[in-house]
Amino acid sequence: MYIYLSIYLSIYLSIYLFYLSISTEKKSIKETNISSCSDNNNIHVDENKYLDKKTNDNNDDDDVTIEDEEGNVGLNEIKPFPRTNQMSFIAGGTFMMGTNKPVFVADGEGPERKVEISSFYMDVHEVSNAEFELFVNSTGYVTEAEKFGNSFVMENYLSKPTLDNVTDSVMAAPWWLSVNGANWKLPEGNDSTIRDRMDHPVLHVSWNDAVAFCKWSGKRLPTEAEWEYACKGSLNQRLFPWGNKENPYNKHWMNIWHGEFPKHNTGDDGYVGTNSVTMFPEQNKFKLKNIIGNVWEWTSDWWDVRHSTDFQKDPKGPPDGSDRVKKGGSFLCHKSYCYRYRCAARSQNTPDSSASNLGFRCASSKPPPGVEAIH
Ligand SMILES: [Ca+2]
Ligand SMILES: [Ca+2]
Repeated sequence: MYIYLSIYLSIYLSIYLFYLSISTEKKSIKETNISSCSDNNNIHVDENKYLDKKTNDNNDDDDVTIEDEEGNVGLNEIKPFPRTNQMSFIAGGTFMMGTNKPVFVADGEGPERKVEISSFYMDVHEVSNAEFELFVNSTGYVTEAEKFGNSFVMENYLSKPTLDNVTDSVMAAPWWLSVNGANWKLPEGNDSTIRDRMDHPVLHVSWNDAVAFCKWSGKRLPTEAEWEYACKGSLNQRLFPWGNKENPYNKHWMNIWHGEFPKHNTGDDGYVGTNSVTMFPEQNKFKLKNIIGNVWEWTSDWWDVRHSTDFQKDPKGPPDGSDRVKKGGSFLCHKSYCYRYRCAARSQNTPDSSASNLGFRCASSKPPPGVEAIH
């Protein structure tokens, strides 16, 4: 009897101590997130357009997951990944990274430096909610925003009840608010959903979350040099993937902010919020979509604003740092405030930061089995 009692007590004590350690860990992470999210150039949300559904019909029927009685997904039940995000073959070459005509000097946009890139593969699209859901359902992965219990959203996209509960904002950009409950499944907080935009880019993913997803899919994040090379295509000293004109042929080629920032978004390009990852034309010869605009994209590099002009092959950025580089601008970028929807532009966040205008796409040195590569 005493033996059973002591076994029971020791098991109970172990569970209690484990719970305490998890709680302590979550608290320290949350504090880090809030204090470190100094980015004042981002964000998001959406007018709930569900477009081009065919690219997301991949996941529901044949992606079986195992759940226990409490609905937790079994970590060992990883199924083959039925991806729809094709990859483009990016033929290697030499290009001029950065620009000698920086718009934001403090961002380290310059100077130009000669860089050689080996051939690699890049996702055609930003990673969508549908794809990220496959990852979560297969692995039980919990994002950092979910652990923190909050993430950053631009105030224009929040409901009044959500706004009334906000207590934290970004000092340098007060329209950026810390929203309790905001995460990739609830992009504008507890009264929002992704169910009507599964083909839109996943939001509120930290750098660490993005790395986990790419690893699971047999890929990796692109380096900043790879990302910029893919963005510039064969064009040097051009602002955008297609050239210098923002709207060639009187056509919109990307989703950015139109109107008066941050007061009024006219949605001239068709979107006030994010768009489907398949919308807008291919932006250059590599057939990439939305590499400029829609959402910012994480790269693997640490952030630094000083660059050597020495020739480099396949640079991987500084050996260490506190922030990671993001590229491409977002649907919240306006020329008057965040003219960073240019290939040479760059910005940064801490690896645990997340926001409603920040996503990613993956790269790989060779495509994983079963992934279709476009040449
Ligand atoms: Ca827009
Ligand atoms: Ca993008």
